[in-house]
Amino acid sequence: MQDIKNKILSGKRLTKEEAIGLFESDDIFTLGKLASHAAKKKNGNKAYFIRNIHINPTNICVNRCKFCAFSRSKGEEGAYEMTIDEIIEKLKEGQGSMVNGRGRNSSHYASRITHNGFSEVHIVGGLHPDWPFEYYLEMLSSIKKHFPKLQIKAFTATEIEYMSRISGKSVFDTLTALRKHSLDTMPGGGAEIFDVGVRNQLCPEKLSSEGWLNVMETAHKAGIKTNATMLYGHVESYAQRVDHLMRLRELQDRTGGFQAFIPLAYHPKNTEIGGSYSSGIDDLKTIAVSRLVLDNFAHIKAYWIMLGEKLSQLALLFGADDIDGTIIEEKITHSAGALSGNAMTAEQLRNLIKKAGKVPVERDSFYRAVC
Ligand code: V47
Repeated sequence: MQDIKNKILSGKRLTKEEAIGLFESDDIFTLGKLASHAAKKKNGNKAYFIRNIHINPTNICVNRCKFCAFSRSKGEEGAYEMTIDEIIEKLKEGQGSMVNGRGRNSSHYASRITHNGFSEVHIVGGLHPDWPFEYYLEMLSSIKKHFPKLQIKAFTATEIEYMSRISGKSVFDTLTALRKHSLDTMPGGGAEIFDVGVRNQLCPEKLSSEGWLNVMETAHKAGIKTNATMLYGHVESYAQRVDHLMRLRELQDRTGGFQAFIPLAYHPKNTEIGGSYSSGIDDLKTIAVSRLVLDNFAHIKAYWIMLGEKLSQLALLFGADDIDGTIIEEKITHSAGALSGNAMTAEQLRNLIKKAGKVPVERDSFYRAVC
């Protein structure tokens, strides 16, 4: 630990072996301090949150990843698909309640959210067997037409590659078309774990690791900022987590297009692989090691939906500088047994950050402060 400490304090890069050593160490207080030091160098005492809303247009998916409790096959009980009008209506309900404190037909949201509206909508969903590419383009244009100031963070690399296949366009042309129709940024989902053996065990039908990295590289070349994730706490080893981080660090060295990294804690309920929840210690270690390895990422997000409200607060002392947002309604983690709530108000997020001794900064999709 002393050698690694000296290395980090002198600003040197961690090797794969050193990062595995950090995961294996029981000295989580030293690890936390080092990660906190690295986070302060990047973001001072600031911790970010955002007024956002999640929309999952469909849970119908041609892939059936074994860790996913959200997806359904077409015709299966519980399968759903939203029309564009329904998406707009859902945004209006949420937005109205943010602005007025009482959204139209929305006492449900109004009791929880009061303020000036969302900065961002986060859209991800299943790979629908019948929707044409034009449906996604129309979805984006229609959202922007109704909510010109709303930033759209949409579609994982997996969805983008699927759209490229159904449209017959290259990945670059697919992304360019989406951008023209108002896509602002992309979330980091679908990365799971890059190790081919584990990936084949978890999600054999899914876009390969190389495919995921290629879509992200292409997005960055097309001028689209993205996030990156890692699903951990299922069957993978520490070495496989570190391999995942190293591949992201390598791509970020080349493109600089990633904004935030989000470790996603595996939730086991209603999934094919089952298993158990990650421990709090493992969650904090993963945040801290990510902060230390990904020295070229500006932000590490402790996604409160997956970590829980209190642990995400603690993660701010272990290298995280972002806890995500108001969310409103979360389906993916809640299908798999999330122990957190569904929504938080901006005030709750602000307080959570303040009580960790950090300075809350409300941000937009590009990490610009919202006043
Ligand atoms: O890609 C699916 C994961 C992801 C489970 O970029 C699961 O700002 C845990 O990517 N247990 C979607 N995780 C969510 C995601 C995300 C969330 C918040 C912010 C951002 C961002 C991105 O959820 C999927 C998959 O990796 N997931 N099932 C599960 N049982």
